[in-house]
Amino acid sequence: MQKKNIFRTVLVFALVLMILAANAIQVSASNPLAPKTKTPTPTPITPTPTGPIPTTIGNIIPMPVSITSTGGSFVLPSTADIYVESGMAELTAIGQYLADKLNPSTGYGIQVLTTNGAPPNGNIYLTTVGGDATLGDEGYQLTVTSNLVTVVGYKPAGLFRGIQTIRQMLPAAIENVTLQPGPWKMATGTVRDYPRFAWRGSMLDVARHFFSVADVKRYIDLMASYKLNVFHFHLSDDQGWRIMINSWPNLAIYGGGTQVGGTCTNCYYTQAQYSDIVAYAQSRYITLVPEIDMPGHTNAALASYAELNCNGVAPARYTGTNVGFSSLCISKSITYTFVDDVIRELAALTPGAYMHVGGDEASSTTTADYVSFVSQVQTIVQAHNKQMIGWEEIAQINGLSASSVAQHWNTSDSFAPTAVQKGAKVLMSPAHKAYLDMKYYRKTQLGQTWAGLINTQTGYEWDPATIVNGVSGGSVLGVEAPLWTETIVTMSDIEFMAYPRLPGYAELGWSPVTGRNWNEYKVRLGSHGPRLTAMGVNFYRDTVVPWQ
Ligand code: TNX
Repeated sequence: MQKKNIFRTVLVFALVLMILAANAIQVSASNPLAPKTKTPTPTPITPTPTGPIPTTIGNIIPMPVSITSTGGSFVLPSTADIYVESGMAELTAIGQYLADKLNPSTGYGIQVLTTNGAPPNGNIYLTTVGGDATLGDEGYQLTVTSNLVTVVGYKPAGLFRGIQTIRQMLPAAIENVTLQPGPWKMATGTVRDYPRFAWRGSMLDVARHFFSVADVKRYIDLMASYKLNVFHFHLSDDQGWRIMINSWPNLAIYGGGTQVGGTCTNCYYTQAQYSDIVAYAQSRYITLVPEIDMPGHTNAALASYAELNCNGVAPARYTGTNVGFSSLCISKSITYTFVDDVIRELAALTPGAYMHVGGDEASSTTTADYVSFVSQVQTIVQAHNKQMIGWEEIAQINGLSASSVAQHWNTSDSFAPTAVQKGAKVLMSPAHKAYLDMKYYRKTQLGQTWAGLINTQTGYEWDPATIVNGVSGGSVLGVEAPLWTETIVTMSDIEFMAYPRLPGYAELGWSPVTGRNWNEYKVRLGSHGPRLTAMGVNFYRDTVVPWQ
C-alpha cells in the first residue's frame, strides 16, 4: 500500500517535470535567438498552463467550400511580416488589420510591406494577382506550405475573408491581447472558399437600449471574424430615436432621451459618429444598413414632433416594451416631408445600397393606409438612389419593386411568398430560428420566449433555402440574425445572446448545405471555446456543445 503511494508520487512528479519541460520549450520557441529587426511590445507573458490549443485545418467556422490538407505545418517565425502587392493601399489596410490581430499575442512586431511577386519564405502574402473570378468578390484561396502563407483573392474583400481563416488556423491564444507563448503553428494545405449567400447579417437594436459607439464597433468586429458582411442598424423605435437628423433635431435630442426602463442621457449618435461606424464596418468589408422603422414603432418620433400626429398632439415618451400601438399619420403631407428628410440625410451618410424602412407590426394602421404609406416610402427611398428593404409585411404593396427586399421574420404565416411572386428577394430571419433575443432555454436569464426557445442546435438546424414554402433558390438573398434589446442592457448581455449562436448563422449563410450537420458542427464549435475566451467574449456555454 505504502509502496504504491510512493510509486504514485514519483509518477506525478515525473509528469509535472515533463509538463514543465514542454512548456519551457514552448516559451523558448517564442523567444528565438534569430536576430530581430523590430522591437516587440514588452507585454508580460501570461503562461497558458496547457500550452496553446492545437488547431486543425478542419475547425474553421464557417466551414469552407473545400479544404485540402497536406499534413505538414508552418510555424510563424518571429521575423515574419505581411507582404501585400504594391500600389494597392486597400491591401495594405487589410494587411494591417491582420498585423494588429497578430502583434499583441505574438509580440513579433509584424509589419506590412509591399512587394511585386512572392515574398521570401517565413512570411504571409496577400494578393489579388492571379485571383480567380469564379470565387467571386468575397472568395479566396489560402495556401499554407511549410514556407509561406498565401491568400489570393479576386477582390480585396476576399482577402479580408481569407485572413479570418488564417486567424482560425492559428492557435486560439493568438486572439489574446497580451503576449502569449507560441509556437504559432498552422497546418499546411489549401482552402478554396466563397460564400453561399450574398447577405450574411446581424441586426442590433440600439433603440430599446442604447449602446455606445465602442460597443457597436466591437459587435461589428466580432461579426467580421465569422465572415458576416451586413450590419443592420435598428436606429429608431417607440422607445428611442438614435441618429441626429439635422432637419428634425428633436428626434435625437428629445426622442433620444429615453430607452426601455427610463431616461437615457444623449442616447443618440451624431452624424459624425454614425459615419465613423459606417467607415469602421466598411474597413471590415461589412455593409451597414440603417433602419428607420415606420409607420409603426414610431412613438419616439411622434413624441418629438406634435405635427406628425393625426390629432396634432405629441404623446409622452415611452419606456415600456409593448409593440403595435404607434403610427405616423398616413394622411398628412408633413409625414412624407419627414420621411423624405430623414431618408435623404441618412442616404447621404450611407454608402451601402439599402435603406431599411421597418414596416413591421403596424397594428395601429389599417391595411389600406399601410399599403399606401409603404408605396410612397418606396418611391422616396428610390428617389434617393437606394433600394428599399423592409420587414416582410411590405410585400403587401402592389408596386413592390424587384429591387426591394422583404425580410421574413414571422414564425408561421408569411408574406415572403407574396414578395417572391412580385419578383422581389427575401432575407431570412425566421424568429423561431434566427432571433438572437430568444432565450436558449426556459431558465435563460435574458431574452424573450414569444417565438420559442432557441438553443445552439435549434439555431443551427435549418436551411434558409427551404424554410419557407415558395421561397427558394435565387429568391433567397441570405440570412440575418436580429438582436432585439428589450431585455439586453450591456455589451456583456449582447455577447451572451449572440455567442455561440451567431457563428452558426454565419455558417448557414456562408457554407454549402451538403455535408453540414449538427453533430459535426457542434465539435467544431466546441473547439472555438478557447478562441472566444481569448477574444474576451462572454459566450453562453450551451451544454449541447462539447466545449474544449
Ligand atoms: C418583434 S419581429 C419585433 C420587434 C421586437 C421583437 C422582440 C419584428 C420585425 N418586430 O419589434 O423587438 O419582436 O422579439
